[in-house]
Order: sequence, then structure tokens, then C-alpha cells
Amino acid sequence: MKAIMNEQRKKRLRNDALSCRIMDAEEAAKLICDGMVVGVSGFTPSGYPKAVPMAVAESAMKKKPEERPKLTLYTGASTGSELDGAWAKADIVKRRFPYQTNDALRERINRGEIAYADMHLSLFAQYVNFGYMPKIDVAIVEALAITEDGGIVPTSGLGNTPAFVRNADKVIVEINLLKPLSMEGMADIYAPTNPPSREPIPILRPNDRIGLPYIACGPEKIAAVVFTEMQDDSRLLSKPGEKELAISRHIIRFLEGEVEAKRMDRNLLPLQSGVGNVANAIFSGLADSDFDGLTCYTEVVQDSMLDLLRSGKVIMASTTAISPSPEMLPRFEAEMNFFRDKIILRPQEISNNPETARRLGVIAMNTAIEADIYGNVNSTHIMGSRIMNGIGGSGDFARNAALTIFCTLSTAKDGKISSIVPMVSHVDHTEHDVMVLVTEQGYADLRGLSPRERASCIIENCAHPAYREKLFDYFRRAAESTGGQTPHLLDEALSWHSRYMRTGSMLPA
Ligand code: 0RQ
Repeated sequence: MKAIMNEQRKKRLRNDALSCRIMDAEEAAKLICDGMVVGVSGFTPSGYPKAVPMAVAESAMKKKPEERPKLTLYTGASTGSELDGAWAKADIVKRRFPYQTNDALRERINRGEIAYADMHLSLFAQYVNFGYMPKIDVAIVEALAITEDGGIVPTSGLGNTPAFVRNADKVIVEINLLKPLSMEGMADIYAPTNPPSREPIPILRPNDRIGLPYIACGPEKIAAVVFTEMQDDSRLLSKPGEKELAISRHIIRFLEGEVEAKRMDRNLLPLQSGVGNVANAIFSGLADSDFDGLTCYTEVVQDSMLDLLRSGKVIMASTTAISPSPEMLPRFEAEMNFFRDKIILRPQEISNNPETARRLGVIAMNTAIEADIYGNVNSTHIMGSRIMNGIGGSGDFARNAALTIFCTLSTAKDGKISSIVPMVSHVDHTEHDVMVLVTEQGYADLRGLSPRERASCIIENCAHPAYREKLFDYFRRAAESTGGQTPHLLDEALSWHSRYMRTGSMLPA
């Protein structure tokens, strides 16, 4: 067994000189000290380091709270409980960028204990490259292997890893023996140069490969190599419910209209979609549609996308992360030879790049928390104040796609909240970027409509019947009394939210 293990390790650590840097997670964790900026691999609980972050948290927990290190954490997007969760619970995160989804972290952010700035995911690497952010002391990176010349072969969640490795003083590599080596070759690492000498990104089609299959690093920078065997803390996906499937059907009906109007072919344009149950349901609905030969230019590949690739409905997917559910993972790994040349893993500054999204003409499909009658979308804040996750990649795509679709269930909290409101309590995507709004009630095609026309279209097609008349009443009274291009009764605009906060329902008693 030990001999097989050594053989495995040799295949993965191909630079002999680095064997002297092999250590256990506890030893490597000592490289992380108070005040440091730490950048990690991974994106949407996939491909993030686990053993070293857990060792950092465990060591901190042995100290008194006031003696624990305070760290700034940069990631691609969300990570799992071993990092975001463990570090939040150990109270060692001082600042956090650019996206998270962890309960413990969210709680502390909303209590004002952790300074969190959620940012457009395509932009963060550039912030680091330009020196807008404090410099990275240590990058902790999950890898499949280290090449002969110290290149890092990433696992399933690339995110900002190339930029973090480039900008870090030191790199700790966790070689995860559970991630199949047959994944090697999926990654396509390309780094845009900084202005004023930046060149066009040479991606003309979603399947263009433009870079290297590993991240150039060099052995000198690699301060520790830790072998691990840990699965990602991936999310269980629930079977799509009737309402989510209705959203999917409305989107497909809308896209069929686009094909009939000859604005696109049956293979559509490259698809992008957010994460979560609604996003997964949208793609599972595509399996029964007449569209064919589809491609994706997206940021996360979830279960339903893997099924579409397997069935041939989707011929390739460009992404920055693959995030299969625990149920899908064994099938995905067993069929790696099939998937390897159908999925391209790109750094998120490329997967989410406005330039490529605009050039390829992506169809962006993202989820809203709420939308208002004029088409502004809130994707991040509950009742205007409490952060849920963050804008993530939704703005990267929404602003630059050929077609920008937002979807949400028409109500939340058992119907006590209408997701269509007079005025959103926080704005992430403005009326100028939202082309189509979809709920389980139907879709509103907002292209070319004035704000007043949009209001009627959204209320009619997207609002839940329990709230429809009340929204029309607000709109009519606003139009009659204050008037204007975008009629609002400012005293009343957010009264729906304050009523919910006071009484637990947006419906009047
Ligand atoms: O709260 O968990 O307490 O029950 O919001 O809502 O319906 O479970 O929806 O999991 O699909 O997440 C927008 C948050 C949707 C997500 C959002 C409450 C609801 C529930 C979650 P509970 P659901 P989902 C891809 C691109 C932004 C970033 C993005 C997201 C909780 O999709 O973070 O798209 N998107 N990035 O009860 C008050 C409302 C509500 C509401 C729902 N109107 N008012 N609460 N909730 N609607 C990802 C990346 O870029 C990495």
C-alpha cells in the first residue's frame, strides 16, 4: 500500500527538488501569521484548499480570542466549511473578498465583525494585479500535480488561482490525491497583460484554447507541499420543484421565440447560468427542448450541465469551476476521459470577462432576490440590509451579454414576501441591463420598453396574483400623482419592505 502511495505521490510531485518541502498541514499552517493576506484557489465549493486552512483554524482555536491571528482572505468565489466556515468560527477573518456563501461567515459579516466587499468576479484578479488590494503574502492552492518546472496543475475550481500565485510571496500547494489525475489538461491558463499594453483576448469561440494546462509558478516560490485526500464540501441539489421547472419552461418558450424570429439559430448562443437550484432546473429543462448543439460560456458547471454534456445536447462548456453534487461526483470522475475535452477550465478573469461575454454574445441567466416594477434587480441583500451571498459573476455577464435574463420565484417565505416590489431595497443590476425577467408566473420581455411600459409588463407577467392588483394600484397612483419618467411615491416605495419587517408579511393585514 505504501509503495502504491509513493508511486502516486511521484506521479503528482514531478519536481524532485520539492520533496524537501513536503510537510503535514499543521507544519504548513505555521506559515500563516497574524495580519497576513491569504489568497486561495477554488470557486463555488470546488477546488479550494482544505487541510491547511483547517489546521490554521484548529491552531487558532487553541489560543485566547485576542491572541488569534486576524487574516484577510481572497478567494475566487465561495469555499467550503473547511475554510470559510472554520475560519469564521475561529474568528480569524478580518477582511473577505470577493464572494461567499457560508452561514457562519455571513452571520459575522452582517453583525459588522468582518469587513466584506462583494465584487464583480471578473474584476478581482485585476484589482490584485493593479495593486489596488493589499499584496498577497501566501497563496494556498489545491492542485492535481506539480510539474517538473514547478507549474501547478489545478483541480476543479480555478477561480483566481493564477493571479494569486503570480502575486503571492509564497505558495503552499495541497496536492489532493482524491482528485483524479485524468482531469489534467482541462485547464487553459491565460493571463491578460496590464494596460496600456493589454491585447485582445484571442477567444473567438467558446471552445478556443489559448493558454497552458498549468499555472506557471516555479519551485522557488513553493514553500510547502502537503498531500491531502479530501473531497470538496459540495452542495446537495434538490430535485427541481414545479415552480423552478415553470421558470425553466418560460425561458425555453422565450428562447424558442427568439429562434422563430430568426434572431438566433437552434444552437442558440453560448449559455451562462448562475448556481443553485433554479439554475440547475433551467438547464435540466433544456434536456427536453428542441435546441441542439448548445455551448456554454459560464462560470460554474453543475449537475444538469454535466447531464447535458453526456447526452450530447451541449457539445462543450467553458467555465472556471465544476461543482458536481456529492451524488454526481463519482459519475463525473468515472467519466473524466469523456468530459476532459468537452470542458475548458479558465481563470475567472477570462471565464467572466466582459470582452469575451460581449464578443461571444452570451445568454446570461442569473437569479434575483427581488426585482422592481421598472426592472431593477437586487441579487444580494435581504430587506435592503443583510447580505445573502454577493453579486458574484452575475454583473459580469448581465452587463455584457447578448441577452440578459433574470429569474426569481414570484414570492418568498410562503407567499409573505412578493419578489416583485415597487422599488428594490438594494440595486445590483439596473433597469438598463435587465432584458427579460422571469418568474414561475411567466416572462416579461423588457427590450425596448419605457419604464412605464416595463411596469405594466412586469406586473402583468411576473407578479404573483396575490400582489398583482396592489402593484398596479401603486403604479397608477404614482403615475397620476408624481408622474415623471419613472413614477414613484417615495414615501411609499419601500413601505412593502417595512411592512414585512413590522408584521411578517408584505400583504396588508
Ligand atoms: O432564504 O435560506 O432563509 O430560506 O433568500 O433563496 O429561493 O433558496 O434561492 O438558493 O437560488 O438563491 C439570489 C440568493 C438566490 C443566489 C440568490 C430568501 C429565501 C432564502 C435564498 P432562506 P432561494 P437560491 C452565480 C452568479 C447572486 C449572485 C449570482 C445568489 C434565500 O442566486 O446569491 O447570481 N445570486 N451569481 O427565502 C427576502 C425576497 C427573497 C428572500 C428569496 N424577495 N426577500 N428573502 N429570499 N427571495 C454564482 C457566482 O457568481 C459564484
